Formats: sequence, structure tokens, C-alpha cells
Amino acid sequence: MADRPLPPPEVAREWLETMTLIRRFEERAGEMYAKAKVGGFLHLAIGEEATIVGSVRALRETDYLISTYRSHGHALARGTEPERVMAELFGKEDGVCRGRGGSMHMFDLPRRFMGGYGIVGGNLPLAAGMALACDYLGTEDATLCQFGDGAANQGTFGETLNLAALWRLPVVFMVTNNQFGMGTSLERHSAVTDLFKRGEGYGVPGIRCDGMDVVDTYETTCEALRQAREERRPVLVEAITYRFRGHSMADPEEYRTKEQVEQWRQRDPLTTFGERLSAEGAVPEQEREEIDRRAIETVDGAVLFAEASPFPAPESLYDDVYVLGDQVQGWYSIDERAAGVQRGEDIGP
Ligand SMILES: Cc1ncc(C[n+]2csc(CCOP(=O)(O)OP(=O)(O)O)c2C)c(N)n1
Repeated sequence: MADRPLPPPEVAREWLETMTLIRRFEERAGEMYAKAKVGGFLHLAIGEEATIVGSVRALRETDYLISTYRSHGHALARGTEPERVMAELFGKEDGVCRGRGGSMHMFDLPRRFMGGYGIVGGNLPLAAGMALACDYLGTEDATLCQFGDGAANQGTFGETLNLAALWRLPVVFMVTNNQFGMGTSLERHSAVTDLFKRGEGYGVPGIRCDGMDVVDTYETTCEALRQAREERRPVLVEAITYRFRGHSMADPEEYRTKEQVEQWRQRDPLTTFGERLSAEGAVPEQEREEIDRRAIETVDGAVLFAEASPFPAPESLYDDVYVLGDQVQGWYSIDERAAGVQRGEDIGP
């Protein structure tokens, strides 16, 4: 397919800047994980930058975005400060969730980035809820819900698409088809590998985009959002992409060959877009180096910020957790500050 025309140079440059920032951020996050600065899991989206930036840039500021555990890039693209994203990875107080969420649970309410979810497919019903709220309140806001090819096999996929079509909700479901659900390839986990066709039986039309091409992803997502917003019906977009790194940091990658990875790397979205911008005179090569240098500097600053931020105080452990009353801890929690273990039945009003 012929390349779609580039957007105006200043727009294209900003896309390249954001994609570069995500790449450099993810690389450094991986290094920090290896140095045990990051606890829990860490899922990198290196290789998926065009899918992230192309789709997020199609959103209005008032639209909602919801993603998965692989969502540092989504937060960055939505405008969350890199310092606060890195501090969250470090489990520090200045993180976006005050260090309580970690890598899998980014969240930025003012920017309408509704997270970061560890449960595969768990974000689809939530997205339908957001779209229902927008509809109910009579706004023109839409929701973009991103999930992986593996998640398309979850029951929540069918349940949510059915309801969204029935209630004509303004939501775009984007399946980020990076070819694998952990160590299981698309061909091994799915009978129908044209994932964009999966919604048809539920009344959700599908379109496909090249998720390695930021321009194609942007244009396709814009059209899907337009339909969702104006025609009041959900759309399923399949973005074809690839993750260059393992599923998470602990992945021996025995399910794919080095040759396959190398083949996809030839289509590295950052390199191909950067080279195209230079070839078409939008961003000279020298300026691309400058963009890269600035991204590295920003990430350096984010690491210093995260290092300097304090860990949450131990006594804040029970802050913001679900409780049954104003003062009373839930029966399932053990309040170490209390004299005895509280199980609810012996707690007064
Ligand atoms: C309900 C549920 N089942 C299983 C898991 C374990 N798990 C974590 S990631 C993952 C693979 C999901 O793959 P995909 O949806 O393609 O997303 P990707 O990791 O490729 O971005 C699985 C099975 C989980 N987190 N939640």
C-alpha cells in the first residue's frame, strides 16, 4: 500500500519526538529493572511506538484512553510527565499512583488516561462503562480501549462488543496485534487470525491498520473515532505490530526465532518514520539526532527524579484502600496498626 501523505512538518516532528521518548524511556526502564530499581513486572512496548502514538494522537483531550499493563508509552503519549512515570516504576511517592501501582498500573485522571490493567481483557467492560457515561451525559467524548491479540480470546471481548453495539456506545476497540500472547503465537491461540473480523458477528465493524506506520495508525484511528462519535457505534481496529523485546523482562523467548525478530526490526517504526521524514524534507537528519539527544536527556532527568523521590511511608499502607466505613478496615484486611486482627464481625459501628 502506498504511504499516506505526511501531516504538517510540526505535527510529524512532534510524533517523532514522542516515539523517540517512548523508545528511550523503555530502554532505560529495562536497564533500571536489571539493576533492581523496579519491582514487580515490567512489560516493554519497544516496537509498538507507532501504534501507541498514532492512536493516542487521534484522540481529543476530552476523550478517554484505557490500556493494559504495557502502557508506559500510553501515559507518555497522553502527556504524563516522564519523571512521574519513572517514579511510579520505582514505587516512589511522586509516581503517578504515588508508587502504589507500579509498572502495570499507570493512571492519569486529569489527562483521561484511565490506566493500566493487569487482568487480560479486564479493561474492555470498563471502556464500555466509560463510553456509556459519555453517552448518558450527552457529551461528544469517545473512548479508545487498547488490548492485545491474546485478550481478544477473553470472554469479556464478546460480552463487551455485544453490549457496545446494542447500546451504540461511542467506543473504539483497538487490538494491538503484536503477534503473541506471552509465548503463544497468534496462529496457535486463535482460529480466526484476521482479528478485525472478530467483531462482525456482534455488530461491530472492523478495520485494520499498519501498526508499524504512525501515519496509517493515526488516520485509521481518526476515522474509527469519527464513526464512534458521530454515528454512535463502536468500531474494532486491528493494529498489526510487533514487540521487539520479550513479553516481560523474564522471558527466554523460546517461542520465536532471532531471524523473525530481525525481519520485523527491518520495519522498526522509529527508523522508518524518521527516515521518511528526512527523505521528504520534513525533519533533517541532523535534527533527528538532536531529537534523540533530547529524549535521552529527558529520561536521564526522569531517573534522577525517581531516585530522589521517597518511598511511601509504611504507615500509609492502608491509605486509599477499600474500607467498609469511614474508620473501619475491611474484614479481609489486617490492620497492623490495630491491637488485634480485625475480621469484621467484632467491629462496632
Ligand atoms: C485474566 C488473565 N489471564 C491470564 C493472565 C496472564 N497473562 C498476562 S499477560 C498475558 C498475555 C496477553 O497477551 P496479549 O493480550 O496479546 O497482550 P500483550 O502482552 O501481547 O501486549 C497473559 C496470558 C492475566 N494477566 N490475566
